[in-house]
Amino acid sequence: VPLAEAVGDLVLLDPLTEESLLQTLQERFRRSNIYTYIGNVVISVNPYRSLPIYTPETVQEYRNCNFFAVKPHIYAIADDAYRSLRDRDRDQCILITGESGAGKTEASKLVMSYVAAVCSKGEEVDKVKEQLLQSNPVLEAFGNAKTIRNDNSSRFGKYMDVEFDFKGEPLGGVISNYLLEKSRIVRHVKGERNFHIFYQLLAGGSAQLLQQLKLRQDCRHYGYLNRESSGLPGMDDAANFRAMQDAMKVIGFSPAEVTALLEVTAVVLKLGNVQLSSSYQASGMEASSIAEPQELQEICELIGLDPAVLERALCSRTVKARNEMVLTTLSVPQGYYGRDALAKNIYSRLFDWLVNRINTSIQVSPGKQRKVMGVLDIYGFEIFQDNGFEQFIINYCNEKLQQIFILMTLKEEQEEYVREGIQWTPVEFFDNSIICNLIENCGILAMLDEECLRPGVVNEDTFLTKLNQLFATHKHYESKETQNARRVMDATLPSQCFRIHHYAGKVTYNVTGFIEKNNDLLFRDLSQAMWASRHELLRSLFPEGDPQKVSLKLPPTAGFQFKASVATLMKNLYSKNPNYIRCIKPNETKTGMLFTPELVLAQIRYLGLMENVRVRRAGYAFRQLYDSFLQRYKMLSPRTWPHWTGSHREGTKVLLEDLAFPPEELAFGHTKIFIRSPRTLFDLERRRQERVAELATLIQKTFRGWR
Ligand code: AOV
Ligand code: MG
Repeated sequence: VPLAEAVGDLVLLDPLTEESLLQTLQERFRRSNIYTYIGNVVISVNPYRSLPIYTPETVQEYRNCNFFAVKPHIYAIADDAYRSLRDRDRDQCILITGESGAGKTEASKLVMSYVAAVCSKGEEVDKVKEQLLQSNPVLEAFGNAKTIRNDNSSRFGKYMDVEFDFKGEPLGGVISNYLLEKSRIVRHVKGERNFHIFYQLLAGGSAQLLQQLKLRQDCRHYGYLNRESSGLPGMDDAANFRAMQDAMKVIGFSPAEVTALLEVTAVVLKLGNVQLSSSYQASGMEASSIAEPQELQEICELIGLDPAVLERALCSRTVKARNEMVLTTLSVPQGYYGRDALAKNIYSRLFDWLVNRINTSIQVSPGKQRKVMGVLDIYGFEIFQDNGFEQFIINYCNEKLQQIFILMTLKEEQEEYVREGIQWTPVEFFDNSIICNLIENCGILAMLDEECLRPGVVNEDTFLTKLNQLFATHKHYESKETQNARRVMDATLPSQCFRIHHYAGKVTYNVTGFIEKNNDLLFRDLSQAMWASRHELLRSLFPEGDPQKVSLKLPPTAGFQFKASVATLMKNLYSKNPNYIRCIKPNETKTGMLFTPELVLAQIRYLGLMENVRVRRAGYAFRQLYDSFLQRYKMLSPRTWPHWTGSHREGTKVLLEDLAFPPEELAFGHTKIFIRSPRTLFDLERRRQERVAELATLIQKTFRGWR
């Protein structure tokens, strides 16, 4: 088969090499075929341009389609998943992976909108569908931001279970969110932005709304927005704000809830403008005080709090000394630290509240029988110039997803052979559990927790030293110290960093900030101040601020919580039938239809696409249910054409007998026919095409005869 034909299923690639795989993707991409299969896995190459392939007509085309008879499309996999959920009663999950900017979030929305389009209609059902779909603009406004890699980068992980009744009608859903990158609130690098909502609010809020929230329209006024003007080409913040407000209405937010939400958002933004100045006390101790009371005053008006209370909480701290509570002053840097911690905490708790609030609207009453389709869209693998705790967490999550991909592809393959009663031969592949273990089981996260819980002064140096001792000989761990021990000269690895060889590449993490971010502590004075406010919503975000409920237990660390929620997620995914969408980013510049081969090749390697193809063909490259197979090829034998009255399995047997393929090429499973090599399938296809042409001529002649 000439490569120019650019097969739609890489399993059929012949010969199978990295080059042929790359060329096929490139050739298909050039023709705007951005989707390609490996068996039932979809590869999607981001076109960075809107393609006319998501129209209602396309939806109709894929509805109840035969997976192999139509062009590869994300709709085909969505259709397949939905039908096996509805008709075969198997819970499904859609796992979308790929690096930052590869198209995961867009893919998840395409899947959701496809499913919404094909399941039945009706007033009640339509309302549910709308609510599910409209959760996107709301969560994206608060949880996405422009990064260097992606103008609309998800800064949180999202898993959504969509629940259906026995007829396949949607009942509702549940959204789980994973660790929002809250450090972005107070700091982001040049060229990036804070979360979209701030720009949306300032650009799209009416004069009256902004006045009510005590905000100025100009982004440059706000310290947390880097004081840059911040419009983004191709992104209409004002329009998105209106869309977000409409979406909240659809979901069922009351006007009062929306106002409260925006008030708290405004408070976060304004906190960044609260300035501190230093003064010296009579004792000679440095102390901080509020430099300019206006902003603080306004914040307190918004949240119904005595400014003196907030000022005290920002500039001083109660500590326990010999069973006595003593008020100590904070230095200016300490004061700013507390202020920023407060802003980050308010925002991330607000985000959790938002997810919960959406869930309240879309949740299904308990007790109902339901089938579930889970859609996972997380932040993609990231390598920046500087990588910190956030990148570490994000990449760990991707590592786990890669692991589940490996396990499930193999598991599923194996199970299918067993189910169908066919001999199975395992395949060699790279197992990344060694990297997962480096991070989780008694690994880096555990060491970090240990450091965080150690009494006394903790710092990142001792943390790094411990890692160096523990992983001195680990194949996937590196630092200046281990390099020195191995006599490696490497100027690219600074001393306060460690490097992990992830499945997707080497990433150098700077340990600075790891302890603080993992601890994620908020001075109790600040949470008590928030709890003291008369703002219902804000107050509810700080239950630990209730002086009656002071607990001495330290809250779990960020890393610990994340690890636990990832483990729950993995268990959940593992119990479902997986469907994969693997996204590829074709260039570094977000340019339409540009394909950079080296970049794609790197992703082909780390996504393990070659192994994926090999596993898929280890036994049999191609398999299909007997009825679809017979339907497609029955014209090739006079015994099955035009009608076959026996079983589909028998019909397939008869048909293939007549075609005289070597018996080792075929295996007859319980429900499916398995074909060993791509050539046999191509041969079949070629014969079919010839036969179709023949039949067409025949029909023409007949018609002519009639005339
Ligand atoms: P991501 O979710 O994988 O990154 P997105 O789904 O946000 O990436 O895609 C990035 C951008 O690529 C989008 O904003 C679109 O402009 C474009 N794009 C993606 N898919 C398509 C498509 N099918 N058709 C047209 N344009 C597309 V991150 O969230 O950063 O990991 O954390
Ligand atoms: Mg995304």
